[in-house]
Amino acid sequence: MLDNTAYIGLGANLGNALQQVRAAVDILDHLDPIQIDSVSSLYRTAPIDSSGDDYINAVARLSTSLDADQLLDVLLQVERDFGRKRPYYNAPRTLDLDLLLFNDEQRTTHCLTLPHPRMHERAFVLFPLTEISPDIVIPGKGYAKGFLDLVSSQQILRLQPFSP
Ligand code: PH2
Ligand code: MG
Ligand code: MG
Repeated sequence: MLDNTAYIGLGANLGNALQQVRAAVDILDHLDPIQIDSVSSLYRTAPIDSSGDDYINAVARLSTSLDADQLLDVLLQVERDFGRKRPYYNAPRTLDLDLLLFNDEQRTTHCLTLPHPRMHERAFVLFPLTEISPDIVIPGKGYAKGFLDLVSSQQILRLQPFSP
């Protein structure tokens, strides 16, 4: 049963970023234990603490029978399938898949912190996230929409609705 609800952030700023984000959604949706329920518009965003071209970003809500660690493993595998290299921290990337929220879990383990520790500081997460779930709460922080004003100086442009 696809009993768990997760939100993931998608980003790319190397290669055909739009195409890579679209293809990643498609691949995840075709995996048996994952069903993509909603995808935000695609956004063009200036790099934050990172270099290279502007990013294409989006957020997706999914249902899954996986637990958070299993889902993270799948996301990392898909990143590798897209040729993601990690030459240095926050290097430009062909595809970045971040687990933002998993049900209302709050925890920090070696590989995974939930909610994502920087999501409330990033326009490229908050705008697409509140587009698809306006009243979403970040556990331990409060309404995601309550943080939008704080990130209003970050450059973000809504490009187009998601289409496969
Ligand atoms: N991801 C980062 C670091 N900086 N900046 C933008 N605009 N979009 C991203 O997805 C992004 C970033 C680390 O994953
Ligand atoms: Mg990231
Ligand atoms: Mg990542």
